[in-house]
This record gives sequence, structure tokens and C-alpha cells, in this order.
Amino acid sequence: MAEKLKILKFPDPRLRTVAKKVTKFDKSLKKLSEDMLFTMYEGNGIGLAASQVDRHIRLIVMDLSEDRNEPRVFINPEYEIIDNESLASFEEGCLSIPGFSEEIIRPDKISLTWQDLDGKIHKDNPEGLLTICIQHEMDHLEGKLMVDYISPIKRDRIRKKLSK
Ligand code: GNR
Ligand code: NI
Repeated sequence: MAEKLKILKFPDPRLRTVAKKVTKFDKSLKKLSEDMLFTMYEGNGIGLAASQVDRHIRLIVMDLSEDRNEPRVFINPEYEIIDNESLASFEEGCLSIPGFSEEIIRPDKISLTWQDLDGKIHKDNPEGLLTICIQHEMDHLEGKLMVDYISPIKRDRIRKKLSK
């Protein structure tokens, strides 16, 4: 059975940890990804990075489907920006920063490589929401958060609110 994991909340310093590459594609990795998907669905999120559940490895889960029945797992993801001039703005939220959303501008032409739970390598040039979500999640793996893109004054206001 999948278990619900505790999601770290900003400004928890553990969210600033840089995640390590996954090297063992074993049963415990599969179990963690199932628990993360369960936790993501419970929180009505579209993505979740292992960093958010205090597991500092390069693992991301996602489901962008309307019916919430297309779970995806990305391990050791890497992306390259294909076109620096092509940008998209999207109102983002984060399960680690509850009650807050902000328009974030990001590159929207990227090429992506990742591994699946068997260690098999995949490549794709994603489109739309996947492009945005994977960058948001990969920021988590680098210890970076949405609030790092906004003004320090706004960030501090959110920090105070969530520290209560
Ligand atoms: O649930 C989430 N929604 C979302 C909306 C726009 C851009 C990114 C996201 S990811 C977020 C879940 C989360 O915090 N993932 O790290
Ligand atoms: Ni997030």
C-alpha cells in the first residue's frame, strides 16, 4: 500500500538541499515513487520532487492529465534550453508554499532526457505544461523555489506568513 509522505514547507532549510543522482534502480525507488504519487494526488498537485518529501535524490513524479490517471516518473532528468528567446508565463503554485501563486516566466523550448524506474533512458522535446512543470520540479532538485523568482520583499512576506 502507498503511504502519504510529509511535505516540507517553505522556509524549511531542507528544501535548499541539492539532490543526488539516482544510481540504484531497485524496489525501494519504486516504492518511493508510488508514495510520492499518492502524496501528490492527495495534495491535488500536478508534480512532486523527492526534495519536497525530504528525500534528496533526483526523482520527480507528475500527472498532467485531467482525469488524474497518467502517472509519470522522471529520474535523473536533464534539460537544455533550445531557444533562449522563447518564453512562457504561467501562474504557478507549489505544495511546499501553500496558499501562494505567482506568474513565473520560463523558457518554453527545451529538450529533456531522463531515466525511468528500470533505468532506461528517454528523450523528448516537451510541450505546454510539461515544459513548465519539469522546470519547476527540477528547481526543487537544485534547492531552488518559486519564491526565488519574486522580489525579496514579497518573499519575506510569504516567509513570515508561513512561519506562523
Ligand atoms: O501542483 C502544482 N502545480 C503547479 C502549477 C504550475 C506550475 C507548477 C506546478 S507544480 C505544483 C506541485 C509542486 O509543488 N511541485 O513541486
Ligand atoms: Ni513545487
